[in-house]
Amino acid sequence: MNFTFSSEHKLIQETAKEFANNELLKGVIDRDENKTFPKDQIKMMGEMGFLGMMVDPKYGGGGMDTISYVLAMEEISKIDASCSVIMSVNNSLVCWGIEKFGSDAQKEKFLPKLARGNMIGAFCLSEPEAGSDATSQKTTAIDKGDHYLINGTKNWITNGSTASIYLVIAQTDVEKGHKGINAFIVEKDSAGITVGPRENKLGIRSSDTTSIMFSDVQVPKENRIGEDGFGFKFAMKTLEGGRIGIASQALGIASGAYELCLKYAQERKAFGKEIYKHQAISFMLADMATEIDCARLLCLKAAWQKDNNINYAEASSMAKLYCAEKAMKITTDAVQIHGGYGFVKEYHVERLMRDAKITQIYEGTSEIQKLVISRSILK
Ligand code: COS
Repeated sequence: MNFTFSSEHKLIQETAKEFANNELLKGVIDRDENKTFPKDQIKMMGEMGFLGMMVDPKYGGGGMDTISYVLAMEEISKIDASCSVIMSVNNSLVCWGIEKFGSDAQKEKFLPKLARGNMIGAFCLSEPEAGSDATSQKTTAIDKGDHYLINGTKNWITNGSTASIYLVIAQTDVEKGHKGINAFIVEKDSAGITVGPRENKLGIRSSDTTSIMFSDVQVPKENRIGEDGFGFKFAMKTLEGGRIGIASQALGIASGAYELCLKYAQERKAFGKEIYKHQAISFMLADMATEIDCARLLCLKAAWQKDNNINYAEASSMAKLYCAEKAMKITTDAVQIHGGYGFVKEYHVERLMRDAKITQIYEGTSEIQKLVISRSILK
């Protein structure tokens, strides 16, 4: 058992921390308030290699391990969780999904651009009536010989209007149920795609979330990922890794709020002393520190299992569940520690609290994680 990071891991952590503090912190409150997509920041993240961290260098990626990805995600999420969700979707759903299961031609065509942020991708599984119940796909992809014809609506799509490609999950053969589902790479400029208006959200407000309508969209056969009927397994396998990304996002939101509390508690005075000298505050900080350590260890364990080819479905769900629940609790306590100052935007913790909420919902709600974990431990 070795709990130390390599010098490469420390360097990645330090680089991400510096980048987040130097480039993401400024303007983060305005971007949140005005729902401004972080275009320049994402461009910089692409140039620095944060958007394709684990992609093989032969496709222009960083060739890094999942531990490095977790460390970078935590640092970026401490400052701007809107940027980190864009990073998470591009890395662990889109790039990883294509690299792991795509054809050589698909990898050569899309990965170099995705890995450098010259294009970003989106993952389209959820529908108006298929969120947690992901096998109930209503979007259809009918086999027309040399192409598929896609019709349907996808909901809550991160990077909906900014992505250049969509990974779309759709039903080809209804009779076969989930075994009749396929996954496709759909280019945004294909005829028949309509992007809905950007959602006006509680949190991660500057990330771009939309619905997407597909009306008789022709997708060439070579854009199907994997064998016919592989689409649902593709979605599940890809989400296993995605959940490590969102777990580390939740971890970063929590540890960002905690660091702000540590600073504030040593500056703010009440009843004649700094507030950390009151046990009500110091015990809250002790709980936060303990829970953040647990959360980080769960993320790193899931990442380590992934890097060592050990089944990580249960570990990633545990990490996602725990980190999301603790992010919500810790950020709520962070607002409490800041008192009235915590309730206004300038002190950042109210934004972190709003951002934390989505981590209990997307890429599988906390309840879905409990379903996955309970099925795994009881099988
Ligand atoms: N890896 C590989 N295959 C998996 C899998 C995984 N992690 N999880 C499920 N499957 C397979 C099952 O083995 C089954 O295939 P077989 O019949 O060939 O064995 C198939 O997928 C259907 O699984 P299951 O019978 O468990 O389906 P359920 O509808 O009962 O449950 C859950 C599936 C709930 C786990 C799934 O729908 C899910 O994860 N929902 C949440 C989706 C989500 O995260 N949405 C967020 C969208 S992205 S923001």
